[in-house]
Amino acid sequence: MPANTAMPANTAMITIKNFGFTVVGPITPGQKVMIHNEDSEAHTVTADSGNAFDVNVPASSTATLTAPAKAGTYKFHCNFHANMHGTLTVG
Ligand SMILES: [Cu+2]
Repeated sequence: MPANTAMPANTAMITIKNFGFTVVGPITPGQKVMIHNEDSEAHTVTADSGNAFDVNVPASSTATLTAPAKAGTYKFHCNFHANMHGTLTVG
């Protein structure tokens, strides 16, 4: 048993706070990823290219993203705020 059990294995999360994304991995293909929006504005987690994922996260709310089935590095953004960018690494 690992000494550090603060985070259960295979838990992934995206936190949105102050118009920024924080991604906590690891993220495995097809995994459900919790998205917490701590801002008082709605945001989206939208893949930059293709339609790998596009999730709307209402203000002060939580949503779920299904990670792509294919391993890789997926850059994403918020549809409402052009300066918000993040990277989802699936593998
Ligand atoms: Cu936004």
